[in-house]
Amino acid sequence: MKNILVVGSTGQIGSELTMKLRREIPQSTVVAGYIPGAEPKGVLLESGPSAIADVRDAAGLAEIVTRYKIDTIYNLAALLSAVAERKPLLAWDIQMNGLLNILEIAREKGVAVFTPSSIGSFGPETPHVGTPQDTIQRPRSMYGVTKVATELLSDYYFHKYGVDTRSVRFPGLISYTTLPGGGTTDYAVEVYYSAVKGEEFTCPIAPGTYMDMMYMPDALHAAMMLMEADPSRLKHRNSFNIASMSFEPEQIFAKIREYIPSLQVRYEVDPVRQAIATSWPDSMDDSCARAEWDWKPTYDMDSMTVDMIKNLRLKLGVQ
Ligand code: AKB
Repeated sequence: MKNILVVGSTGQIGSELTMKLRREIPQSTVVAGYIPGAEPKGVLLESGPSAIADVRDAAGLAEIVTRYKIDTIYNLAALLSAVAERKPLLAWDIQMNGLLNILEIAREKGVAVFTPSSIGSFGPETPHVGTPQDTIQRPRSMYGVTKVATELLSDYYFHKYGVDTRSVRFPGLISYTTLPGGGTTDYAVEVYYSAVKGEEFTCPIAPGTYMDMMYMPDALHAAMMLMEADPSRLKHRNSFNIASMSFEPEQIFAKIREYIPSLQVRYEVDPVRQAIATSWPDSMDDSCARAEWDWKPTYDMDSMTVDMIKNLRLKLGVQ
């Protein structure tokens, strides 16, 4: 029996994670936490309880945790990297003050907490190829600053108070259900929409820019798997490198053209996103996650592309 709160349940990760938790842990109560203006709809609303869960409202969060006897929080509230550069104070408020509220409630009520980190937690001085688990992390974006601080604060609460905090460093996540909205890696989602709709795609990231990417089912599996992992095997907690594929724009366009040869692309590089992308790893080494909790991805670029195109055609009603 588990009682889970997903904070940010209507976002790119949350909308799919909430449904997967409800499906795969049927004896659980999974509360879809949301902020006003981003209410759950359709099956997300109908398949279980939902509640306003603004990370900046500590009293409101504590009330939900008490009401539903929550034992696990997936804390997915965050502004992505490009938006966080435009709104750094809001990013800090959500990602840091919000996290502190969650960790304090977790400390008082014995709740386990998953708060994702990201490839964004690395910076220009980080080794870019085969980025080690434990290495230099000096990001220059506000998103990256909050991600490193998230890792440190989550580890602090584990070591000082014994709060069961765990985390992975997500690569760019590719999915067909909910659009990401404001990340540096969003191009790798948006190009599929353009390809399926038969529209020219304008790419904000320069050719030759490698970044780690992952298909959403693998990312969801990683989050759930880590929260179920045997704690005695975990030498790390916040946060684990996880990886499945690394590519640059031309490679993903070539892969999509194997199935949709008419894809047209032009480049209009966005300096803000490009600077962030250039500072991030090309490919992470995820051997610690493999050794400590048996992490292993399922999808590669080809199987992801087949699945994305099939599902987007259904979703958008085009052939
Ligand atoms: C972003 O691009 O901001 C995110 C991330 C890699 O954390 N998708």
